[in-house]
Amino acid sequence: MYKVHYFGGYGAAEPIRLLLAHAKQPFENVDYTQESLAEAKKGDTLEFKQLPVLEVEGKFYAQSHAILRLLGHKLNYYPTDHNQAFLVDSLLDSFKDFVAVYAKASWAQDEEEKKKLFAAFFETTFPNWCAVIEKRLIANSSQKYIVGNSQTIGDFILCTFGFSMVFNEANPGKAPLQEAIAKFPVFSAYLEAQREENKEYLSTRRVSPW
Ligand SMILES: N[C@@H](CCC(=O)N[C@@H](CS)C(=O)NCC(=O)O)C(=O)O
Repeated sequence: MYKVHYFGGYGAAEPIRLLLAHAKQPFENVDYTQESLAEAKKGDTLEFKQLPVLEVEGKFYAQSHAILRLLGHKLNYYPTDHNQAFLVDSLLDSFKDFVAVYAKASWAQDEEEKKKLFAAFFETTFPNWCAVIEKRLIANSSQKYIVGNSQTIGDFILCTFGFSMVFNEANPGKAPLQEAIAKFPVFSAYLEAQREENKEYLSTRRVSPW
């Protein structure tokens, strides 16, 4: 039994949950609040004092992308071909950069600064990143998957972006993201195909705005 330690929302734990659900591996969520996280930081289970952490048979694994790779190797969602593995890895790295820009804008306290950061995100960061994904999908042998002809951890990352941020009814910031992604037809169709691929989990998971 896997245990996913995280807050009550989707966030950085969601690609891990999507993967486990897709692989039909039962898992349990161990939810934290800021208070219980502060308490947990005093112990040894959170190696970097951060979440998410995956617990497997009493062992605790930290760092979300390393956890995805671990599960990817174990459950066949990480390509054995080096070039395909590179494409997956560079996608994961780019996702971190992209989310950091969005998070910086979301958390900005000063309203003017927030406006400026979001404007830059929607004018540059977002279309540039989507254009890369669009191009990669067109170049791939299948437009249903981001790399190769089967589900990889790259798809779970893109699904998290698609279904936690863009097409999440509970996300108050979804409208400009939806408007911007509509300009990328192959990426949009890919997300529809992925909705089908992950429909069981997506229809039963809890509702969260993030
Ligand atoms: N590189 C880490 C980053 C983890 C991270 O930033 N976790 C945040 C939540 S998404 C956290 O634990 N924040 C609470 C804290 O640092 O006190 C990963 O990908 O797992």
